[in-house]
Amino acid sequence: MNDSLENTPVSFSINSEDVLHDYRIAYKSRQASLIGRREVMAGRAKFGIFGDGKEVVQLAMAKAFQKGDFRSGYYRDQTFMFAIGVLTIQQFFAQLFAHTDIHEEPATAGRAMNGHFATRNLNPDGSWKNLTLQLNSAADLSPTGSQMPRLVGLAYASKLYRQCPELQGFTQFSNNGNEIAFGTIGNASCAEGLFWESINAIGVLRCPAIVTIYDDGYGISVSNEHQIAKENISELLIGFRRPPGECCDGFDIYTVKGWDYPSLIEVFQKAAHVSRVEHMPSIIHADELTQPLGHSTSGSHERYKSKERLAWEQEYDCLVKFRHWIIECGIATDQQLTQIEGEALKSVEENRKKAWDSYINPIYQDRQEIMAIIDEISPGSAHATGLLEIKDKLANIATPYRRDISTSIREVLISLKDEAIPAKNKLIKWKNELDEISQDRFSSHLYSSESDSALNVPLIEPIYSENSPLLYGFEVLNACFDAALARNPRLIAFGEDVGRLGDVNQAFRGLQVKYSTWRVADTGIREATILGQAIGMALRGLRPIAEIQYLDYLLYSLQLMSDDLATLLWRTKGGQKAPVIVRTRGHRLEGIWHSGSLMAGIIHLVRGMYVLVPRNMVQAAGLYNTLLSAEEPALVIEVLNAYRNRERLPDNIGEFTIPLGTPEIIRQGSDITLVTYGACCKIVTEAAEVLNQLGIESEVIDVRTLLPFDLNHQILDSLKKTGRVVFIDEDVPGGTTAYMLQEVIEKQGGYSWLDSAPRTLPAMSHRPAYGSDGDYWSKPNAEQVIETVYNIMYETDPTKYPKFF
Ligand SMILES: Cc1ncc(C[n+]2csc(CCOP(=O)(O)OP(=O)(O)O)c2C)c(N)n1
Ligand SMILES: [Mg+2]
Repeated sequence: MNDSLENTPVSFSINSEDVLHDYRIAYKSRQASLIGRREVMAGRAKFGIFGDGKEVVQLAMAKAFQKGDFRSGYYRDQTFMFAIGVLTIQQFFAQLFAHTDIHEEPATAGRAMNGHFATRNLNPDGSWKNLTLQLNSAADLSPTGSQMPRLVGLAYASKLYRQCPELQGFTQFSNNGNEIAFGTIGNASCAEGLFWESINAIGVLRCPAIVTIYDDGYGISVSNEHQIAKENISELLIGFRRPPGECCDGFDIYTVKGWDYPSLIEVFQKAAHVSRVEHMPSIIHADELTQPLGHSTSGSHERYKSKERLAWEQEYDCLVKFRHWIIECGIATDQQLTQIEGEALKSVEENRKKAWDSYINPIYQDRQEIMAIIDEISPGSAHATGLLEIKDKLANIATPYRRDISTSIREVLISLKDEAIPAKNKLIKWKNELDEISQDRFSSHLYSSESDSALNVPLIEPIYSENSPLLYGFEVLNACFDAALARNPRLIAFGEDVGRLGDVNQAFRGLQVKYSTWRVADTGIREATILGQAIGMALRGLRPIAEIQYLDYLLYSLQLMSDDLATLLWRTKGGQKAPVIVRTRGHRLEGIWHSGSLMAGIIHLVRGMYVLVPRNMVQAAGLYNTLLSAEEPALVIEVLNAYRNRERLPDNIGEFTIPLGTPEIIRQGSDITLVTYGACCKIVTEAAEVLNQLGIESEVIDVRTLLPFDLNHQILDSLKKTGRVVFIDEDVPGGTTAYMLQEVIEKQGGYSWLDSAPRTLPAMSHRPAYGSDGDYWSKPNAEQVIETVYNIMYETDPTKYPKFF
């Protein structure tokens, strides 16, 4: 379509050797797809999605990609990963087979499905590698379009590293902001809102991103007719285009045939030059792409593509076209290419075999060991026949999984429950070891257990002196953020109204002027990309505090918090981290969308993040200080109506910490334990005072952090004393109160200390109604707390506590 940059001085030459090298990579990649599909069909892998038909565009992108750059792409990018040399064919197959060894499958250690690429950006101890010395890829996700929001931050980080003087020294993360963020996305995924929000944000931030759209005309079976208005994504994007020859706002937009090798190289070189030098973004629409194998191994595209389309796809297959072009240009003959193809196929097959052997041999070996133990046990058992049946069944599985071994062990141990055969202990030991290794294989790294863990931050008590002033809550936070910005140049705060106004509640008041518009910044109303921006920046070594203006609007970013941020460390088995702090405020303002408390939805969706619910701003400051001393992602929910309460400012506002997972007893009592958090602390404490006058001593506990929850079982200690417990919050029935109940009664073993049935006191099932009366009848209030507690006491001693009504 355009070429606004015809005069850009781009010099890039390729020789015949380079071309043949590229052809070899592309051909190998195609064979990897074909063989990968065959492996799935043969039952050796569970699912396959491949990059066939999109090889040539990726060769061109790889040529523009340099050290320090980042890719944020999707499952079609295998050729690119091969071409930049961060993925081997053997590793590609190791992922297909779900190999759990990080050395064999370094992207996800078998945790994500195939086609989910990632580089290892952290050292084994969780510390950062020098990202400027390597080619980087953010860890892929399956939800289509979710790779886009973090692209905003990956690109924006370059801008910050170049423009912000305090960041110049961080050469481990950036070389003067020269890095480009390369995004890839399918045509159909451009129908997602995340795509448009991200493009707009990149345009507004004017940062070096190159977004490549692979247009194969389809999203599974649904053609562009149903995906894209006018069926043409680059035409639709025209409003984002920067006028030719001008260096003002917008994107350079290129449309190029996805099979046209020389044109693709030229376009990527131009786009990369502009991005690196001018920090301006581009969109490359690579059309006329195909899917030789159809969408994935789940079905065949013959079901939904016409004969004509299928014939066209054969003719326009980018590899076929590339081959013709090589011959036409006289770079190689048909015979020479046939030879390259033969060698390439052989090499792919060899690497597939290596990957398979390395995956399956340890499993075969484990099976042998278990069978030998069963043989040892059988002669002394009355169940020998049954045991041999279990053994034979295991032996006859052609390609066993470890779960087959685990099942067999358990079957044997159940059969032997009444027998004391010495060799049985070997099997029990084996089972225990397998359980432990499986924990590491599949469940490690949900949170960090390294020195960057937020759980390792030592307690520093707040210090108060005679001179400690009494301030409004927002002023306390303001002092905390001021100290944090001064202490850590990598700390960047942003969100709606955060910059100029200093946030709607003023916690950043005056800090933009003090620390610059780079460090304290406004954003558009775009919660998903505020979060994505934070993830991308954090992936590049920055420490974002991303603000979502109200808790009720967190839902727009919750999908990415759940899919990307919370899973990142786990899904790369410690290969990548994004220490984002999401800051929001909620509870008890007015109406449905300013006083919601969607806590259970949140805590259940973001395991892998910490969720903190400070009841006041000193508490919030202590928790922020803790988070900023570590490098893990967290969500902090401040109490909306506490900004105007007065609190004493600790003298060490920038240093004191509150360890995560440590509840605080905010009122001592011996009759009943009331467990709550956030805004409810105030209501429950008020209720406790009234209960005191009724002769009931309540112990009120603020859990302070929902994830992690009471790591040292302080609530259990209280329950041991009182024998009675009520869990109170503003969430729906069965929501976070049920979560807290499970934590204390089931996990902490609280059930055996109960003298009365445990109770939950949540809000109503509906959202909070407007007005003071709406609030009173929607959420728990002091009277309800009083009555709930009193009724529990009535049940224990009706004479001492006669009914109110
Ligand atoms: C949010 C989301 N919705 C649906 C899917 C299921 N899905 C996987 S791939 C795909 C089609 C994507 O098409 P396109 O973006 O054109 O990429 P292509 O596969 O054609 O390269 C769909 C609908 C998904 N992964 N994520
Ligand atoms: Mg498509």
